[in-house]
Amino acid sequence: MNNSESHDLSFEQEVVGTIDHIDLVVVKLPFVTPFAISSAVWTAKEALLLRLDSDGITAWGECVADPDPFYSCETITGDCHIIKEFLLPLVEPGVSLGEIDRKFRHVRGNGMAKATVENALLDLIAKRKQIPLHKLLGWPRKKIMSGISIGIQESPAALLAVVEEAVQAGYHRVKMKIKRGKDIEFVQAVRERFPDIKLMVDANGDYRLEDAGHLKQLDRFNLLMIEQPLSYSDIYQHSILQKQLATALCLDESIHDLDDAKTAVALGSCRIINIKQGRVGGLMEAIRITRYAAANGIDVWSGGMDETGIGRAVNIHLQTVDGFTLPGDTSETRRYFHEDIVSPPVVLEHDGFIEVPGGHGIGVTVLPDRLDKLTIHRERLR
Ligand code: OSB
Ligand code: MG
Repeated sequence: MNNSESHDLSFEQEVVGTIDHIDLVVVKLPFVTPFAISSAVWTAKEALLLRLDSDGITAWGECVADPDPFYSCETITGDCHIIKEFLLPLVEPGVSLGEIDRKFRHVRGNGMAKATVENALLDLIAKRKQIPLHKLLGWPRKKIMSGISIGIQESPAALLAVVEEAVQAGYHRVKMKIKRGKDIEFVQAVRERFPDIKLMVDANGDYRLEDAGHLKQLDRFNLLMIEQPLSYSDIYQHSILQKQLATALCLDESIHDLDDAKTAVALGSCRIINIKQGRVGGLMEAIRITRYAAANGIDVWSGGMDETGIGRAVNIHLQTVDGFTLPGDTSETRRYFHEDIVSPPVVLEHDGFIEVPGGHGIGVTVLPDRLDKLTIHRERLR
């Protein structure tokens, strides 16, 4: 095993103390505008939150699962069950994060549920040590790049208006969602109007290998990448498609852990990986994949799941890690919600960069009134 593939992350040694209270909270935040991808349309962000209270410290973890199985097979209800019945019982006082990570492997899949617990524990440990999360992970504070993910629009004209706004705001990269019937013409319109912006598309698995000839038309638009063109569960067919296209492919849905990343790299299925810490089971696995990718010439970036300010902050801290070579799907809070549950909101600086929170733990504060107002379910476990 070469050094870059080394599995020892210094924060694995950190030990979890006694937890006084554990709560599961489900919030529902209406979106400013509905978000459409090839496989779903969402009008609100529903998120499961895990709250840990220990010695006067409150820590949070956000689950990136949706209420529906339209992006991932994990759902909020399913992950509640996995967290309560299978993951939390493994979190005993005195156990280290590394041990928890190894114990969690006994539970198959369910990366989003695992990430929720790991995120909350990391927030708790960092807050106890009175350091920001990125420092616990071992990386210095810095500004991170911004990017925007624009949902499928009615018409090319409607899309142009949204892209125009994003370019004005200063985003470093624009991603547009595509699906069969809403692709070439839409990309062409954006490219003609904005010849120089960093542009990419995300199909969320809408195409089949037989569509290779059709997708080849995208090669003329100088796209940064095409994200998950084929099935949400496929790695092999992407390797065949990648050989037929000049444009880099990026995998999102079909990468659940380091092993999947190794398979994709070995097969040549993609040149870029979208790392969502929630999808891959948390920050530890996200960092392992990032290291492996860097050692193998694969670019990575941080995706997003339209998170509330809790999960968004975690994604921002993650991007301090070396290897995040491309702008991610990290956008300003006001693009998603009129009201978020945390303060301060994410904003773009004049140069389009985003500042990493400098406070303890995730570095954002949950607002009790907002949380109460937006809570649709609450359950005390301990
Ligand atoms: O495919 O990356 C995706 C949102 C929900 C589900 C899947 C995806 C997305 C996004 C939005 O693209 C990313 C964000 O703005 O947080
Ligand atoms: Mg995607």
